[in-house]
Amino acid sequence: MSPFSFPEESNSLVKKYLSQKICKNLEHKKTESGFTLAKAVNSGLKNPDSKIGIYAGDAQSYQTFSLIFDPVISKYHGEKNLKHKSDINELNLPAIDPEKKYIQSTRIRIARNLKGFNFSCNMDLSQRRDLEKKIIRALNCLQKSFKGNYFSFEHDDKKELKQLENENILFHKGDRFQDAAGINSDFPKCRGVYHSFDKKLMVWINEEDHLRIISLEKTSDLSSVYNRLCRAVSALNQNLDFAWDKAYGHLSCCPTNIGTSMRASVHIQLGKLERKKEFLFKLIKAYNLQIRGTKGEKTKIENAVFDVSNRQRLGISESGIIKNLHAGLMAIIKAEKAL
Ligand code: ADP
Ligand code: CIR
Repeated sequence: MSPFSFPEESNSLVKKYLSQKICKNLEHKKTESGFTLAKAVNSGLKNPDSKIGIYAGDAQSYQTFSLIFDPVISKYHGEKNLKHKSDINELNLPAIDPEKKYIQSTRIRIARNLKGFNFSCNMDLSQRRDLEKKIIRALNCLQKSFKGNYFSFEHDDKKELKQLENENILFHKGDRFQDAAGINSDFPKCRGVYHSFDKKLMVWINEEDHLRIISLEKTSDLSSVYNRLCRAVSALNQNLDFAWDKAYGHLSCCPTNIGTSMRASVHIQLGKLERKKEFLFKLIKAYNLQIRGTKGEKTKIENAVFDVSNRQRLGISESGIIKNLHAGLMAIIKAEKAL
């Protein structure tokens, strides 16, 4: 008998692939930092609506528990494309919506975790404290248009933080999926956001990953947002060493975020396609894209504003993701115009 009983109604990937045989093989294993299978799958056990339901506690989890991570990764990212590809060089793509009739803003983020530190679902306060200090030191070395300020959720003025929240710069305490995984422990301690003075570059510290590096602008110009991100990552990489694996690429707490760890999204208003969702979903599927709610993952669509982004992060390069999103958006806008 498996020691885990997943909710009956759950359709998560972890439930699908965690057979009794695999469970028996893994249930007594531990990574060097003490991370176990029970900790990895807790979110999937507690949340019947989990899609994946498993988190990694450190880089080693991907090896120690590969019998369960591998099938989940392969199902999520695509069986044929399991090997990490990278091409994080600047692009110059044609404009898609220069009059801003549909696309309100573009946001591209990547996740990074520091080599030698446990991941966010497996960290105590002193580890988070060390990590925060180390990242702030690297951020303080940024130059020119990347120079900015760090706002600590723990220490800084609440009014200032409210203003950042209104500008979509802040992050919130993680949802119940992250909570069950242990990602929220000690929140808001050691959490904060850095932004460049022009507010086009942001770095979240100690959210789901050690760093989320974000380029955001009220534009439909994917190249300009992407090129900024490429330069920022390269600048931060000069002072920070990131957890990385040849096959899996950048390692992340959630297996959906490994590989490039990139999510490139636009907020796009589709008043007509909202009423013909089957057309929209067909295009989303054809271009391997994903829809999220207006206020982020697992939120609802407000005022016909969809968050359209890439679904796959492993087995496709960074510039491949942007080019594919560009093609998908051209098709979506064409369909919206035709209705
Ligand atoms: P992540 O992208 O970090 O995995 P979410 O899907 O929760 O996580 O998005 C984080 C935040 O970024 C949310 O507040 C969401 O509304 C905002 N956001 C996402 N895409 C865009 C965009 N293209 N323009 C403006 N804000 C965006
Ligand atoms: C889940 O398993 O549903 C959550 N842990 C979130 C997984 C990542 N998000 C996603 O696939 N959209």
